Amino acid sequence: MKPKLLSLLLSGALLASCQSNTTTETPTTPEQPDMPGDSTTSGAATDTIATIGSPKLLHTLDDAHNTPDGLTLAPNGSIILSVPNLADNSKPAVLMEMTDTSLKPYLSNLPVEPTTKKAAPMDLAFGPDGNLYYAENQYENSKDFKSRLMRVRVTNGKPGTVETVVDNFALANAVVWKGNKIYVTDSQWDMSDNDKGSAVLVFTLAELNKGIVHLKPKTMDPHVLTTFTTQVNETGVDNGADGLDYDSKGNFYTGSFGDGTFYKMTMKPDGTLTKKEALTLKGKKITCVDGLIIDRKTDKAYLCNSRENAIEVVNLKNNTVTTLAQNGDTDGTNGLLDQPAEVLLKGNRLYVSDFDKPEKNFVNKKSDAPHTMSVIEVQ
Ligand SMILES: [Ca+2]
Ligand SMILES: [Ca+2]
Ligand SMILES: [Ca+2]
Repeated sequence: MKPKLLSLLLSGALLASCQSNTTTETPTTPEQPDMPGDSTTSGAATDTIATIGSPKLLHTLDDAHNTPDGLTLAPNGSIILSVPNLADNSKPAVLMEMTDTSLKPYLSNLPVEPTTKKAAPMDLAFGPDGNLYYAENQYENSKDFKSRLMRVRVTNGKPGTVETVVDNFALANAVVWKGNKIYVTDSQWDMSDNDKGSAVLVFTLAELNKGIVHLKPKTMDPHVLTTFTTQVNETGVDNGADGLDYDSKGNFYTGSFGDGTFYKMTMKPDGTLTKKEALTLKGKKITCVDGLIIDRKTDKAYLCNSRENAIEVVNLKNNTVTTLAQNGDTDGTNGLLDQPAEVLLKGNRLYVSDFDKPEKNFVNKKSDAPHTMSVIEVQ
């Protein structure tokens, strides 16, 4: 079957499932399926966007868990999911424990930031000490550098006390442990002369064990590994460095949420930076990078193109881009992508959080139930 015909059939099926008053004549726009980011129409977006791949529904969450985000593999093989509830933060943020067949609370009553009165867990990762670390996005609540890096003390697999280990981030977002160092993106690390700034910061475990690290906002704080500047486009979003991971050679990659630039940070064996570069990718132009994970067996990066409801794959050996999955505006029914924000690869399964909290000119038009986790089989 020709891909175009398949996409038309699928989009027709989508329309049929989304509308109660379906007609026999399905409206189509057949000649422009490849550039969903250029589509500024609302409502009828579904039929202008190629449907690629076949994400499946993994879990449906209730309204008390309306914005799933960070994912990390736990030592026992389950997955810890952060639910910051940014779409409706009248519901408290929580951490959940997920398997292919179950989804249950892991940790509730997360400590709120004293001034915003909210907890806002984003990406998370277990450290070499066995404790769980999560980044906070307080930026939605306050632009005044209120975000933190938090540590959940874990004993015999059970979460206990939660404590602040670093404060004064603007928008702490992704976290990755490599050896005894934790790398953190701050998507809004502005400088006094640059309000479009973002950064990757790095901390050693030994340092985090000495007491709370207080960052110095709007400076080249000694923990800043490198900085970035967002080229603000028609979305109006100036969030920069977002997802973060490293390849088989220990080089780090991040991408800009606001403009889609994909960055490589070449590292020396001691973990210091040799070079930062914006990669020139071949194939589709990526317009937005949210969460990402690198399969270090293949050196392929799986990244969430939040703006275009797509999961892109960057082959880091030749910098080519392919699209693993993509669909038009949807409420997430049946596991269709509903603004994917974070991915986790476990075996051949790619787990996807559907964040579903759109910005201007995103394919996703509205936060809506069902709140969903998707899964995609990866060859
Ligand atoms: Ca900014
Ligand atoms: Ca939804
Ligand atoms: Ca939606």
